[in-house]
Amino acid sequence: MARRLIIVTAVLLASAAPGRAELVQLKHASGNALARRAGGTELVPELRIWRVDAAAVARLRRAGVVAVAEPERLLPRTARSAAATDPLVPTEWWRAAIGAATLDAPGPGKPITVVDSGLDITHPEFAGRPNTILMNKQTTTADEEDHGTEVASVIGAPNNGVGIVGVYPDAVLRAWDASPFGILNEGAAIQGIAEAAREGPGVINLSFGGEDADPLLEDAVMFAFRSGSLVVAAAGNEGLEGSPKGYPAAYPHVLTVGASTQSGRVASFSTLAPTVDLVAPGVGIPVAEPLAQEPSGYLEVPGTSFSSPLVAGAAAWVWTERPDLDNTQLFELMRRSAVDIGARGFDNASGYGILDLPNALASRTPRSDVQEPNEHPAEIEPHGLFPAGTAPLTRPGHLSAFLQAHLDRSEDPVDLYRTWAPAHEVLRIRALGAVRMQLLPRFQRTRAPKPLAVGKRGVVAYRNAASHGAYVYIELRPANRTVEYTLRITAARR
Ligand SMILES: [Ca+2]
Ligand SMILES: [Ca+2]
Ligand SMILES: [Ca+2]
Repeated sequence: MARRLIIVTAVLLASAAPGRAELVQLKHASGNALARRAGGTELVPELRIWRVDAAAVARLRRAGVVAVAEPERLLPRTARSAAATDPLVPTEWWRAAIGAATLDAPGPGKPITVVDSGLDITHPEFAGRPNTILMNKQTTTADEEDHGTEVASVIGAPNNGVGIVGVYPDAVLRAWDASPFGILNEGAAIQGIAEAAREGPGVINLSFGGEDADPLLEDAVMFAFRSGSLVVAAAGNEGLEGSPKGYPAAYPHVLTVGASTQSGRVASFSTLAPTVDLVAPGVGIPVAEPLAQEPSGYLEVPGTSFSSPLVAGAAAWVWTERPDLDNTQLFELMRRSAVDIGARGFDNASGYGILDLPNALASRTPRSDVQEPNEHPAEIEPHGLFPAGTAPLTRPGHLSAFLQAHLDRSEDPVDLYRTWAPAHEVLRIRALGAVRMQLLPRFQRTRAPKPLAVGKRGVVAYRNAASHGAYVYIELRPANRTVEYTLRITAARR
């Protein structure tokens, strides 16, 4: 534990440490030229505030242009959580299992939206909790409506002297009640996912699922991903019933979470699937319970429903500490920083392993992926699923391009790009990486259109013999479980 703490502390300090700089306010804008010559950076032109290397400040003072100069300080972060001390914390075994026990969670940051059955805001954990945003009317009276309060408490129960403490106690917590009639309702869930996405990048927790695929639910999830949010979902609890495919967990670009036990194994009920990305504690999890259902206000519960919010809360914590990550990077980071268990490397039970917060806070920033989601024409064409579609890689007048991206058999199975094939020229695309590549016509009348050209040894070449240039699709699929690749596109007379 001590070692982990040191690693994380080092990262936080490194990211926050400025050079030895002073903040300087000039008397008049006429001093700007001097400040610039001194290597200064203009911060607020209206107020004539500059950042200047401390060694250069004396020179400015001698020139008589300095009104105020002060060493630049690190501002203390506000609302840092103290160590979790609420009475039920000793029962929260997951705290040590994910490395959270010895860390201080940040103050409010990236929001987490819980799309679930509603939040009991009269509960002692939530009554008066700051940064708790009710996105619609919350009802928690029906039998099935305890779930939303349970899930939300795993994320954000505050360190307030009662009950439990969530993984990110000061989180900005948004609650969307998707059970207007007492039971989780698909239309309401879709609406909640879209509402959350519209608010801007954040984490969205979906601790629900069903065996029937729903293209509209999939569209809502893709809308959220394109909007920059991270969607986290419970893998399902059907591991002992043959692990039928469950949605939204099985959709690409969804961070899917299975359940682990106190002994560091995958829980027997946790659904097995190639789309499982990681596991987190999901047995004997203390949660807040609506008072109407449980007078004590607390229960211990099992299920991937509670593993998912641990990951969602941890992801929002990491994102708050590392705000430069985009959602594709956060996605990779959360699963690749997990601690491997079971079969070596990725497996269908645990994905990449058990959630590990210190690792996620400290590990190397993964390369960003581009233009996701881009599995289907509707996701990349303007006026398809998204008004702007995705930008073509090449276009008339800009006939060459270079791109780095990745593919993943479960989470990112196809990359589809538009590119311009000029008339009477040869479009040549070279891919480096274990990918299968083909060129497809843009307008596809069948589900399996005849390719214009198929990649051989990493190269596709296609001569557009028509009298007009046209957009065509480059389609890439991974030849291995997960692939990094580069594309180089050129067009020439021959
Ligand atoms: Ca509490
Ligand atoms: Ca990709
Ligand atoms: Ca893709």
